Amino acid sequence: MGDARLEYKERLFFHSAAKHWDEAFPIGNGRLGAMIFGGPCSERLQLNEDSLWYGGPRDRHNPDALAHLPEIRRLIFEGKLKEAESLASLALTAIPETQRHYVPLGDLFLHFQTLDNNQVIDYERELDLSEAVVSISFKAGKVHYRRKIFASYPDGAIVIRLTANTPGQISFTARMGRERFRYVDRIRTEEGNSILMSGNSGGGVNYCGVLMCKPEGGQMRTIGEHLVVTNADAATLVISAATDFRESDPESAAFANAKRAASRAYTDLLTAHIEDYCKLFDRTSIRLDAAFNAVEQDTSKRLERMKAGTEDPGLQALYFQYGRYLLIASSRPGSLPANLQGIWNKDMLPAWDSKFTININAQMNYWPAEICNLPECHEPLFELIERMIPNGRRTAQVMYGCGGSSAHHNTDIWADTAPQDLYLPSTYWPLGLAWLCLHLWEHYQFERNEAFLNHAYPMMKEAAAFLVDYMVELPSGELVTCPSVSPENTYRLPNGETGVLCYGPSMDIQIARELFLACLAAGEQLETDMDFLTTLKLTMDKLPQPQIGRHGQIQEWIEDYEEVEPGHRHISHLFALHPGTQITPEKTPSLSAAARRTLERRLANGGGHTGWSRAWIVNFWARLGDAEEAYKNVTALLTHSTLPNLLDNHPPFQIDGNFGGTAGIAEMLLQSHADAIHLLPALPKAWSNGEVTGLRARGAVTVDMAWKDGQLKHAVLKPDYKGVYRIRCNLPIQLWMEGEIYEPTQLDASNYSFEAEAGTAIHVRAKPESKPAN
Ligand code: FUC
Repeated sequence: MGDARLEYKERLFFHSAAKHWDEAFPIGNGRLGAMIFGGPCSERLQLNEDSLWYGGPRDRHNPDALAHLPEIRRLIFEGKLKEAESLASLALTAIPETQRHYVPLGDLFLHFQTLDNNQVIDYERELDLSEAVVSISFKAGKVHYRRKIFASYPDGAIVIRLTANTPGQISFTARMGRERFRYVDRIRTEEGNSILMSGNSGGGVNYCGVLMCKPEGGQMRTIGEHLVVTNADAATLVISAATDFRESDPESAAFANAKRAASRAYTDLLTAHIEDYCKLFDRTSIRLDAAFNAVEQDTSKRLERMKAGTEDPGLQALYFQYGRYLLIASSRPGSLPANLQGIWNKDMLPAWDSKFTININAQMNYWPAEICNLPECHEPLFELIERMIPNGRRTAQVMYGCGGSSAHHNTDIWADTAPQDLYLPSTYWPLGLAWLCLHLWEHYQFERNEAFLNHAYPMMKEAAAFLVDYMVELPSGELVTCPSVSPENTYRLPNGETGVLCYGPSMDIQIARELFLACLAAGEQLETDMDFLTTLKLTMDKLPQPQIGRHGQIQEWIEDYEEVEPGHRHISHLFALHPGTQITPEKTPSLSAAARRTLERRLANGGGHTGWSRAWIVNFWARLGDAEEAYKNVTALLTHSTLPNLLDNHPPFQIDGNFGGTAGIAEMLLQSHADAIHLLPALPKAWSNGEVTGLRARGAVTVDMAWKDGQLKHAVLKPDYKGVYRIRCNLPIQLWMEGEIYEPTQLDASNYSFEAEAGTAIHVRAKPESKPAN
């Protein structure tokens, strides 16, 4: 099959420096991040280190929770919502009520005093996704200046290379600061080539950021807190940082690391970075209709043009790859997971603390990880889950008198599991860990690594064990969570009373069922824990079934309450459609029709107004197989909720929409959640011609596909393991293995099954039309 490698560069591109943060380019190695502004005369790199958070760990559990739990439950069941909510806000709210927040490391400022903005011509600034390198290039007089900046995972550092085509032209001063210069404890220079900026973050971590400079030719000295370089031919600058979240002595760790990196030749640093990055990035490529791909236009102009109604599938393909780029840049083994802003946060008190919101946002960050072939980027989330388990055990016990482990709708660097905020629509929701644990199962399904499952299953089990204990029995015999909320929507009782606290919201039941099914499958695979699995089966039999409400919609709550905000951004009750697997057009057609109705109502009432909400909607339509609706929402994500640097705009910037959007585009091309590998399940007209390589399907299968005029032309499936696979396609197909036609078992009009050896390439082609008889 052809390769979707492109003749043009996949890049973000501007003809001017960033005036605002929203135009700057993000780079990152999972742990260290920078936003690069690219000013020709004064450069700014806004810096982050993923473990630099304000404050330390605490036990915030409200000691009065358990004693008041029965009363809160009674009030909810009696429909006395206001009373229940006021008691819950006293007894369940954590003390203090908020978790910790993520803060910036600071800024690096480079000032090129010999350059004058008025002389700068031919300015170009690009972020090349194929190498994860930012390049800035401009001329001033006869001199052509170039800057290359990247964040290296193997060298644990950010590297800046300054060059000019004429010797002796590199002169600048360098300085570091934090929230300009307010939040710094100590700055000093060292060994004539370095600046060290260090301090303590609110009684939490001790941190240190280091800049080390290696000029070629010219002079270097330190004056005050500045590094001063004059008349150099070129210079390599290295930024390193550490906190005592990981290092006992962050100063010496950051300094030693900067030294190590600076001792290497620049070209070696660059080569190691590109090799490392390409190992991940190059696994997947995409080409969507070529119409505007080759146009060398400012990225923000392309976006503007799309806003004005011009289609640009190439920009959507770029957006897809940008999501993969951002995940590699913000989540690598050893780093913390991507938070609400990935790793790129400029504020000392960021929106929603730039932490991990786990009633949708952190999960959405990881939707592209498996299908887009970046399974190792998923690991930081698993590591956080692992740290949450013991904290969550205490939450389960102290607050609810339950076994197992539980978390609410947020967590932070310390894996805090107690409730967050005193915000009724979201705070009292103990399902966060249960949802997160489904990511462990997802990873296993895509990779089929049994050692991983052995490690993951006990965590999944603890989340499930909490739910078994936490649920209460209704007079009907059904088991439901209580208290809980349907994140983050409000309902109205027939008596007119409105509230959020409830029992058995649909999302909880759907998460519980999905987790129980995952535990059952995992336990059976590992042949373990039969008693517990039996308990799960019995509990699962008592879960309420999804209901269709009076508007033909999936009911959001256990009763068909009126929604106060029918266009609410959360569409929690469609969890079973996506990322869950219980609603599918094939197996549950009437629930699928109700899910469609749910989306239509949400959208008709102004839904999808935040980036992540829009991105989720793309995934929902893709799962319903509605290509045109999915496409409309991909377009809306770009035109309504995307900043000039293509970062997602909640507003403000929040990265989940990027990741959800990338995952949504992937789900339009390939699905594998419903027992078959479904090729091109939601291909819109605008992408009639295209190609994708290296997507992943559950069962550990790599999938390449090319299509033309809206029809699959050729696909190649490569399973990692020997086994029986099912494939689903909307046109008659023929399989080829090792040059021979292979007759699959046709299960029905669109499903086929076949057996394959590990690593064999199975070619799928549209069946040639049978010739008309003479
Ligand atoms: C949830 C959402 C908000 C926002 C916040 C970080 O609470 O309802 O829209 O994304 O998380």
